Amino acid sequence: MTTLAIVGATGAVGSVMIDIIDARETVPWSEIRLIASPRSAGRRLTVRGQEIEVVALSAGAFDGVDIAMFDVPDEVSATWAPVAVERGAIAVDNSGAYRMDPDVPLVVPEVNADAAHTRPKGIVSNPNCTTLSMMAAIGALHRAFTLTELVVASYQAASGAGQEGIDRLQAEMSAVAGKGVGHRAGDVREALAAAGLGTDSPFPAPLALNVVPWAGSWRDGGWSSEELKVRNESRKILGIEGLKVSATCVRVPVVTTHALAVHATFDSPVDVETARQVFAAQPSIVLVDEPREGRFPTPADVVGEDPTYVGRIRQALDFPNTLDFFVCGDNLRKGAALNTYEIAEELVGDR
Ligand code: 11C
Repeated sequence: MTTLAIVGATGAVGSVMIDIIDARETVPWSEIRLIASPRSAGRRLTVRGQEIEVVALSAGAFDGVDIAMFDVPDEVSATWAPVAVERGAIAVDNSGAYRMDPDVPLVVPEVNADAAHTRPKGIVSNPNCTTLSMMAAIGALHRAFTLTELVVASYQAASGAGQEGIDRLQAEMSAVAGKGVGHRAGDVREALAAAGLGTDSPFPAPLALNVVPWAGSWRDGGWSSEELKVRNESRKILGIEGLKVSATCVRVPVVTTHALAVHATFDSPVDVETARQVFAAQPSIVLVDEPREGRFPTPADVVGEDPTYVGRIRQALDFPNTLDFFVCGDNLRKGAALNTYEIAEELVGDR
């Protein structure tokens, strides 16, 4: 008898979480409790064929809950995950509030499932969607060849910035469609302004017909918070304290599915054929790597899928023991809801 709660059940990730619970029959939860802000309380959602009323976030909402998954902003998790733990639940948190806390494991089940079972604060963290989108692939290669250096460039979808990001991208696409813009500096901004789209955007520059080399907030040295998350979280998940990591995070006009160009260096010699075998042996990875036939992973083909897609695998010409490859992962599924739920599945035996 195990009770599961979804905190943030009515949000963008919460909705994907419900789809995932419907599709995966792995755990026969005795009760699924839906928790959200008082504004959403009273709404009725269907999970596994059963209509469930959303209850307001409160301490009492966690009574009897074994595992509580949080898909809410950092400050909400920071306040309420400890309350869930006090009331007897294990909290699985998809915010940034606890990821780098040394007493909170940061878990990707294919890579470090064991870490989920040692949790001094009763909380397990789910990584940032950008880190997660490449971690199944990096983890598999690390086990085979021992990773020493990681250089990545991300191509991040608008939904990483939530529903607000999706809505903004759709509005910008409508504003530029059929206008023939994109030939003169500033004409995209003019088209957005003409359509009444102000600068109050989740993105610091137009995203339609553009790429924007910024995601997250400002950090020392000109780094973005997103770039530092990729560095710090990769080190923690892989358990390599001094791993050399350099990331450049870029937003692209894609609704959902993050992509990353990865340049990974290893302690042992690597070759493309062995890397393919390593990827093929990992059930959560799909290899699509026939570039001459135009077959490689793209966000438009990966959105809505659970696995991490890998392609464009090459042996670096000028760097020893180094592979270059391209990965795509749905940032709302493996990048958020799916990995959180996989952690919850991993924890069932602990109750
Ligand atoms: C983005 N990866 O694409 C971010 C969103 O730390 O959970 C997720 C932020 C986080 O903007």
